[in-house]
Amino acid sequence: LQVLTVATAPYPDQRPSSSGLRKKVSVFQFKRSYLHNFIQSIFSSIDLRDRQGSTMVVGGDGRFFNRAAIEVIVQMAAANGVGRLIIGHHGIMSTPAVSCVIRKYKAIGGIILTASHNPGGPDGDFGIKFNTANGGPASEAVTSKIFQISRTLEKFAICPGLRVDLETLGKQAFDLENKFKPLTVEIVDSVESYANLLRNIFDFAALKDLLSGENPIRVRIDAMHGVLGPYVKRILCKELGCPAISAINCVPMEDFGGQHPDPNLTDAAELVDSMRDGSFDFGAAFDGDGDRNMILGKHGFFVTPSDSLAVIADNIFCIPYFQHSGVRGFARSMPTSTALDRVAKATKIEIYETPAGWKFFGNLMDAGLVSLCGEESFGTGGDHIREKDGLWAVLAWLSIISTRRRSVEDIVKDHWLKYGRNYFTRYDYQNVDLDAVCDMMEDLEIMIADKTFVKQRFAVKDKIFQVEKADNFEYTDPVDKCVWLFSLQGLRIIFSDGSRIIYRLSGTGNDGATVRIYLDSYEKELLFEDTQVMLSPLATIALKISQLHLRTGRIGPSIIT
Ligand code: VG1
Ligand code: CO
Repeated sequence: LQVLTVATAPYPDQRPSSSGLRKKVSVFQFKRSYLHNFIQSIFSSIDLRDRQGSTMVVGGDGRFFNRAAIEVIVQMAAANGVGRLIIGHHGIMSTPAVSCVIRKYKAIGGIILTASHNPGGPDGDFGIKFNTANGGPASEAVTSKIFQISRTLEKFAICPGLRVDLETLGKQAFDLENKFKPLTVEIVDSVESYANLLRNIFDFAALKDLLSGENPIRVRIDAMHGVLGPYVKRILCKELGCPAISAINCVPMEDFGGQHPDPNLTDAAELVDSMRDGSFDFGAAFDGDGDRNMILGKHGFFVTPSDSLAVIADNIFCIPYFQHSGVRGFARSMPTSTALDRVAKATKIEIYETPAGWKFFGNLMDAGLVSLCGEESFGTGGDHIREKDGLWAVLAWLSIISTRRRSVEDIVKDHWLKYGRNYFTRYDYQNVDLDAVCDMMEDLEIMIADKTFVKQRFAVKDKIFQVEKADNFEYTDPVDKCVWLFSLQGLRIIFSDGSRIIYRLSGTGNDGATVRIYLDSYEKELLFEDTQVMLSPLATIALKISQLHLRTGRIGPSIIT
């Protein structure tokens, strides 16, 4: 097969964000060589010596353009010296499965075709993530190298005649012009590799008993037409015995059935509705690429992701993996509520606070500092891989239920009784004017940096909040001592009672800018109140000092989670 070098012109906008490069499908599909440029930038970021003959993993969440992109990636990997490609059957692999497979085959990295929870289809979004040898998202250092290369790229290498068969499991070999060794492509059943991993983490016999033994609990799992459908069917239904009615929307679709594959109370309304009448004891939903999860109890009792993380931490020894490996430390992203901190304190386990995005956890896990981590954005995971893991979170919860023989709601309420409760909510303002919100962030930063801001009091009705600390969150990686400070990390206002307001710009949105306001407030006594009611004074302050509504012309958030 012929290897060609093709001339191209660079694009200025290929900077990977919190989680890869995300654009409208049409950008990848119709802008000349847009995909090729970015893929070449990824390959060029890897030292030639490491790349020659290396193993790489490729898979995607099955959204529109997944297959077309994989064909190009295979042709370019061949031309760039990669020796062996491991690809998911039909080109599909969940993000956690890619992480698992990279580690299993000792690959130097993997390319994941996904825009996660963003909508798909011809008018939706497409995205490309690059993970490195540890199985986790590339570090900031690597993604900025990729971006730098993309800005001056003049040519890419490709084997245009190479056609790979994604439907047949097993090995294929391709002879390339002027190359000593053929390229081997292996189409793998990633569901099996991933199921194997889970079998070594959880007690499948106990879970099987819980789900299909005597007196089983009834579960409802919504794959939202994302990548996890086949994993849910194989692992939960076939292996653990859940009835077919337990698994809904389990056929992956290119446009996710026209919905947002985003596990939250708004987008997973079908699941929430089906749980309301009490016919199911446990519910869960996942995002397009299967790394996010939402946990619900009977009647749709909602477990805030921050609480889910804290509950798993407090019950961590219900999971056999941690009984064997021990627990080294916990980590949460900065905007995630401080519920986890209370568990860490009580159990005397170290805790780390990182910027949003999973890549920062990887370093900590590689250094053996952290075993469990999570984010308020419906991400939870352990150090078995280097990505958040939706199905793992479900099995973690089922393990807790199986050990404690309590309902989801009781487990969460027990937790609040033991530790107090962090009321938490996030307001998202999507597709707002970028200039307006940049001005807002700048003004806020100036305001909170002023010496007089600390100790300032804000009163709403009978609630008084006094500022104790305010800053632009800065993170020093405890392993490599790198300092990460940029406005995307978030502006924090912390009050004397521990309540927090955080302002942050999203790195994964697509239309205009997205502002996120995170509200977190701790209560020792009032444990069973409504979250929005409890947080309304804090929300009033957050909106007042930022003047967000005035600046954006909005009257409320696009979505509240
Ligand atoms: C969001 C979340 C962040 C998460 C990231 C990727 O980023 O806030 O916590 O890690 O998405 O998730 P941002 O910059 O838009 O706030 V996923 O499921 O897209 O891989
Ligand atoms: Co995702």
